[in-house]
Amino acid sequence: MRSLYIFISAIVLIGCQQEDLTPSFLRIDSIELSTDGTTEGDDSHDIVDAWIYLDNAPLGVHEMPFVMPVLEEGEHQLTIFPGIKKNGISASRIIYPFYDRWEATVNFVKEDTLVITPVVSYKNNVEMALLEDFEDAGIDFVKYGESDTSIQFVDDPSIVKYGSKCGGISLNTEDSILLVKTISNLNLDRTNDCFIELDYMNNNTFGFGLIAYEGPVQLDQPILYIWNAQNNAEMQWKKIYINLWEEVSAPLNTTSAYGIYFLSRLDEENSFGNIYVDNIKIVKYQ
Ligand SMILES: [Ca+2]
Ligand SMILES: [Ca+2]
Repeated sequence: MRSLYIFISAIVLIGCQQEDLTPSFLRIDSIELSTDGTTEGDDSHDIVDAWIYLDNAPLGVHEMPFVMPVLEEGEHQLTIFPGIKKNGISASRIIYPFYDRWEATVNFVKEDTLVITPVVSYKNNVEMALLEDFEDAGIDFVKYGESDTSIQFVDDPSIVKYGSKCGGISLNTEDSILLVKTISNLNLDRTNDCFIELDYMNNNTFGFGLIAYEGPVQLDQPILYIWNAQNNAEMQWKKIYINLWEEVSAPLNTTSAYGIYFLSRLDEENSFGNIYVDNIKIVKYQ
């Protein structure tokens, strides 16, 4: 009888314990990128999401800016992975594999909002197989095939956003086709991830692809077309991260010598077309 009494008391006691559901809050407006300008180029980025882990447990993917409740207080290990839109597609959100995580011990206080601005950088074992920011004397792209124009330097401050120059492509009814490719071969690894990053502004469709050099044969594989040309008066710089690995690792490739090409043709409804590019990075593991 006595043991039953203790048992019942224990149940009542547990039932009476109210969990304190007063949350703390976490607010992140943006994640910033820090780069080594010489080896990694400009710090432009389009980090849109924070993938959040608290004491290694996932707390979801949050598009910035956001404020979220956290049912914890006191010191905890907060880990944040920077997230991007893969291939520019809103429905295709990933942790960018080449940016490092942000990690810190933080202190949550109930009803208080912890505001952080994580600064991340490229991982130590990452390198740029190509870095063209149009700041030095040469341009790493040359025209080929039927192209009747090329990428030129643009230094108009009303156009340039990153550094003092960008690349510009002008199309008109006379010179209506652009086809340019990287001057030197890129040594890419078929077994590991690889992305191209690109800042661009365009009022004409353009696309790009991967070249695989199989001995004397140049195999062009289209990757992506940027169809949503912008209105000339309202053009804005955008950034895109494109995964190249699918093309690099295509079964027909037996090479490690690759290139990138850009192509464009004057859109039918246009009498001129302008495409501006900057910070062209081909990012891979060392
Ligand atoms: Ca530049
Ligand atoms: Ca250059």
